[in-house]
Amino acid sequence: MMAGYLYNDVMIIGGGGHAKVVVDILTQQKTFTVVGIIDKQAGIGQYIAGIPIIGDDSSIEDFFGKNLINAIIAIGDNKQRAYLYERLRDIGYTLVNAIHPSAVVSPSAQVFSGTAIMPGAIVNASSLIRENVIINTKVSIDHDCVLLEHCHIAPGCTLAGGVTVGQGTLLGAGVTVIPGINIGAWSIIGAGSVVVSPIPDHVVAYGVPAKIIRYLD
Ligand code: JB3
Repeated sequence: MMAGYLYNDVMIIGGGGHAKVVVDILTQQKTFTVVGIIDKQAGIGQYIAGIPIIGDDSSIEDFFGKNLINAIIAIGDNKQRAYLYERLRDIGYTLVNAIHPSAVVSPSAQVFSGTAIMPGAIVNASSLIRENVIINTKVSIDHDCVLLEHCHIAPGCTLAGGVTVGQGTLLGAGVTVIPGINIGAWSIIGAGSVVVSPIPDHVVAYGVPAKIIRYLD
């Protein structure tokens, strides 16, 4: 028996509120066994949602060497999640998906690695969900949408058909987007906004209808 971990063991990076939801999902998904959390602040010996803290980021390479090869980044901040995703991918980790059993994901949709889909979410026909995305609680993604890497669709958002959301962009809680709209990369759409026209990269936009409020560097 090779020392170390089993093929379906998984570790979670991040030990906050989002991680608690991801633990819930992975537990109910029954595909993986959550064996530990790697957190920046919490110390070894502490527990989050019943899962032990097994180290901090300095131990990530070691765990891979001990045959713990599956991970998911459970941190809401898109920039931090993107950085950690790329670091673990480069080490050789398999970034797994956490898809709640109550989520409805069309068989013609594609979901790439490291993505979390929360309870009650819907991903409709022919949508493309790239790596390390968060589709949060009760989100509706309709047909032919494209969600690029590291974006976060917060709880209760509704995306009509053919919407594109750029890399690293955050749609705040309850955002609605009408069909065919293109939202750029690394932008922030404020909670409750209604997006009826294209949004460029690197802006903060909000309101009904959503308007660009300021540019991000
Ligand atoms: O809105 C909803 C439904 N969920 C939000 C989620 C998407 O984002 C949630 O309400 C929060 O706004 C946020 O959840 P998150 O990321 O769990 O936030 P917080 O509770 O602040 O926990 C972040 C955790 O990640 C803390 O335990 C940090 O110590 C840890 N962390 C931050 N940076 C890190 C790093 N852990 C590691 N291993 N490495 C890091 O670089």
